Amino acid sequence: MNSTPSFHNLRPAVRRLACCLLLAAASITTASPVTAPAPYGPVPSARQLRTQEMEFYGFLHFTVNTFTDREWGLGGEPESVFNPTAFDANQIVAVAKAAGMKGLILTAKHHDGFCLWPSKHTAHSVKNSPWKDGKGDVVGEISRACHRQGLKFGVYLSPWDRNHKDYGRPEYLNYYRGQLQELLTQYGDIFEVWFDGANGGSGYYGGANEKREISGKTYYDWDKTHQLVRQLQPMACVFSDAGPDLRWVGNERGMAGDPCWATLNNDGRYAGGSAAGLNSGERPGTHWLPAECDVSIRPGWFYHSPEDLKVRTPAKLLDIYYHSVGRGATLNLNLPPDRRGRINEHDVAALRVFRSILDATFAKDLARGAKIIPGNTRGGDNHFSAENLLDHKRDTYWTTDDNVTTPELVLDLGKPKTFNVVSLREYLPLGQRIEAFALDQWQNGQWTEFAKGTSIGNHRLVRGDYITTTKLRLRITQAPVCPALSEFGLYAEPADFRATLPAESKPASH
Ligand code: FUL
Ligand code: CA
Repeated sequence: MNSTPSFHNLRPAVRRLACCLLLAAASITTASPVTAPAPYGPVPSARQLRTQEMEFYGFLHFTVNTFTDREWGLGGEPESVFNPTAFDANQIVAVAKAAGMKGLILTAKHHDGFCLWPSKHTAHSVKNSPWKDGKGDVVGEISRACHRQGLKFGVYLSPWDRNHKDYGRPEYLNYYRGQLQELLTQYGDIFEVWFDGANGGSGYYGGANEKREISGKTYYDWDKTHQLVRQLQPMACVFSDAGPDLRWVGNERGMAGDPCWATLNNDGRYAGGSAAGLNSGERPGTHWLPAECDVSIRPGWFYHSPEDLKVRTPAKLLDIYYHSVGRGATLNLNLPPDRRGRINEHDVAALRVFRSILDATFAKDLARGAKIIPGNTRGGDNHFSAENLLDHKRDTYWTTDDNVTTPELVLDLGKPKTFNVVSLREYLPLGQRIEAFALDQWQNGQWTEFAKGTSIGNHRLVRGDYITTTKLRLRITQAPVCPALSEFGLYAEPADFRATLPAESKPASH
């Protein structure tokens, strides 16, 4: 008989000890023996990462202005003005979803002060409009349609209120925060709260009809309002000129800077303050504060029928996409509902073509299956292997030894492939590490540079002329620490579409 004691014959205490040892051994073999690089500079919070990863979402500008043909309402509009004839939240959200948007931010209240939800703090809202006999709630319908169709929902609540009698006085801040409280507690998960920098001036102000100036720096006591957002919706990003979670990009054309760093020196900035540095960000920066590009699909933010023929073309929308998402910012594209309360056919048509070209472009990653040869891999460890660049997962990345800050990497495609878009992503939890890079193609037996760039961050899309090559080389040319890159892809825009582009939309070189 075998006298070796089996596991089950051991005394319980010894058995527990054996279990612990076995578990410890198992975790040692699965975890990497090589440690990850230390983060560099400011890093994103969970809420910032969630919104940055969405990349593309939309704005809905809708209020009395839609019916009075103004961009800034005066504040004294009667509630009866707001009366959409065929409001359809499902159509609005379905159009946004089909365009590829991952969320929608609604102007719950614009500068004119009219509320798209039946706020208990004012009579100036949908509850006194003929629409749905005063029983309607645009915020409720859009938020529910978003959640039903899998989009996130956010709110815009204008700090400047040309209707309210107390605007400019301390009492108004209680009113403003009371409204915010309603919006952040009655409509489910909120991904972003949008604070506008346009402030003060003439207005109706409860019938006073006068000019009220405020100090954008001190009047709103933003810290207190931000605390309310944190308390009620901890995962919501706060947008303003100065963040604290997302910064304005400094223009309303959808154009991020080049570079566009995700970091900024944020001390002393405030909503409505200086726009210096917002377009390109600042490096190394005191805060992680990525840019959001807000831009309208039309010349105005609100719907005006004469602008039906001025809807941005699919080519222009793509140009905006590559200059915003493709430079590491998020894109917040405004779609103004028309007087029916639907996204107009002209906008729908432009979005459809825009989306079909993006889908055709990104349907096939030409780098898939390529052989990848890195100049260095951190500790020679598989966990940090360059293969991680090709797996379409943001949370796996290639990194190098600490002292290798400007590595190279070759992508051997096996046979000639034709592409005109190169996609790169950094692994953001370790901060923005790369300051400059270059791309070479293998041509006539030697490397020839075809593109170079600066910031990568969440996403860098290098778009240019078609290139046909069997091999590609990525060189990190400047970085204060070892890089951490999570994705590298190659794509081709449909040739028939590119052939239709006017010369200025086709950059001659990257
Ligand atoms: C600006 C506002 O004044 C515009 O009307 C619009 O809402 C835009 C998004 O922000 O500051
Ligand atoms: Ca990856």
